[in-house]
Amino acid sequence: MLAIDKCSFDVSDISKGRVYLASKAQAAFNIGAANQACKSSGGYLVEFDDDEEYQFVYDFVTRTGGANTFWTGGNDIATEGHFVYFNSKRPVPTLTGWAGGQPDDYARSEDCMEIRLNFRGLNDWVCSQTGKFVCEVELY
Ligand SMILES: [Ca+2]
Ligand SMILES: [Ca+2]
Repeated sequence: MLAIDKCSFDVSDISKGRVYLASKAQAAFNIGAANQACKSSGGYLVEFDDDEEYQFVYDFVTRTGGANTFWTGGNDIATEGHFVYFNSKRPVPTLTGWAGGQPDDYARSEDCMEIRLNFRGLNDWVCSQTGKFVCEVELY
């Protein structure tokens, strides 16, 4: 495993053999570059396998703060309405964490999945918008 870059990321507690990293800096999101930054610390853009994993990460980024948007690996760039994870290409499972009315593909322009703190849940938003991003690192 590569060493986690603690200058660039806040690090969560361990949950089920994984830690989660939140970028310290806000920047315009580029999903490929963000996934590569996660890989440099031994991980990949976060992929929620179930509601429990989502809730752990939601609580982590709520404590971390410093941004309203925390980008994930979820996106429907390739096929509108079909959300997959960037790194594994696996479909995003049904999650109860989506904010009310989301995903709504507002103005047919929203293809990336964020944790949106002021929505208290998941939202699809324009992929190039500014925020932090979250990585998942499997420790064992
Ligand atoms: Ca969309
Ligand atoms: Ca939306």
